Amino acid sequence: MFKSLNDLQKLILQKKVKKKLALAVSQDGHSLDAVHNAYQAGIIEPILIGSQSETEAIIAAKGYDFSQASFIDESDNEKAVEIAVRMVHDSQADILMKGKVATPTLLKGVLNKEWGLRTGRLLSHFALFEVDTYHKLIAVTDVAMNIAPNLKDKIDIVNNSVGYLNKMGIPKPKVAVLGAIEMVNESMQATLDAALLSKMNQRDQIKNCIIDGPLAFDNAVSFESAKHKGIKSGVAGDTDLLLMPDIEVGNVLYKTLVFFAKAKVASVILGASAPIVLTSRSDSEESKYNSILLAAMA
Ligand code: COD
Repeated sequence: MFKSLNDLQKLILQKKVKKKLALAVSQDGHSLDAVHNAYQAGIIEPILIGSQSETEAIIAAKGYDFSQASFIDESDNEKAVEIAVRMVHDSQADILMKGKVATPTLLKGVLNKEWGLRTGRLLSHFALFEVDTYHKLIAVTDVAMNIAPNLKDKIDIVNNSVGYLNKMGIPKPKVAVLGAIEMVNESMQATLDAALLSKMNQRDQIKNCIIDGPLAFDNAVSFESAKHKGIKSGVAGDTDLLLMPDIEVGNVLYKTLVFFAKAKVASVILGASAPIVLTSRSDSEESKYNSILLAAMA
């Protein structure tokens, strides 16, 4: 199991992973920083799809060398997304990455019925955090794709993330289903869903993980808090994956960890026919680079 996001890089370099990455709407300095780093490290072959003149101007201003990269000139954002998604759909690229385009525009392309990256499974966002105040990496889902998941969606979201954590070498990740409180309250849907997910896990309807919930954030990540409240749980205080009740809670937690706790993060969309790097404008270059690594590993 990885102790830090640096371990991810070591593994990728060791395995000599090389993937073709299609950057949709490539005229984006922050994305180009991360893509350039991964390109120079030999991890990706970039295909830069967007306004070629703007992309080249950014590359020149930064003094980057993209001499072996491919460029596709398309200044309409929706068309650039379509070209990038189609390339992945047609196996001409292995990873899709969001550049200077709104998240819903990219995701609508990904979900296109004819040329998108659907698999019949639910797509969901998976973020992996390195926080100084926690004893291991901690994953958080879903903070960016599914707006208000119902119970069925939450099962799929857990399965997507658990599958990835299993691949990362955690055979039975500990999943905390978050609520505002650790008791079931019939007026709080998140606590009802959490209790059902826990029971489904006990009955082996959701496999390869240990689920407990509802747990409030403090007892999910702190043994002390859980002990103080008398919670007996195989997950509390040692969580590998936090399942969010909805996108608002998830997104606020994500940004709080990044801005207040100075956490490092890598994130990827899972469940599509190829991994998708969907970082937010507020992510650092390092986070974007880490996300490319996470996608390359997927
Ligand atoms: N996985 C698989 N299929 C999906 C998913 C999913 N997660 N979401 C929708 N679909 C399918 C539906 O089954 C349907 O066939 C089609 O896509 C359209 O469904 P709608 O009408 O519910 O979805 P859209 O197209 O209106 O919106 C889908 C988005 C992913 C764009 C929407 O959910 C969204 O805007 N999510 C939040 C994105 C965002 O703003 N994130 C910002 C955080 S940084």
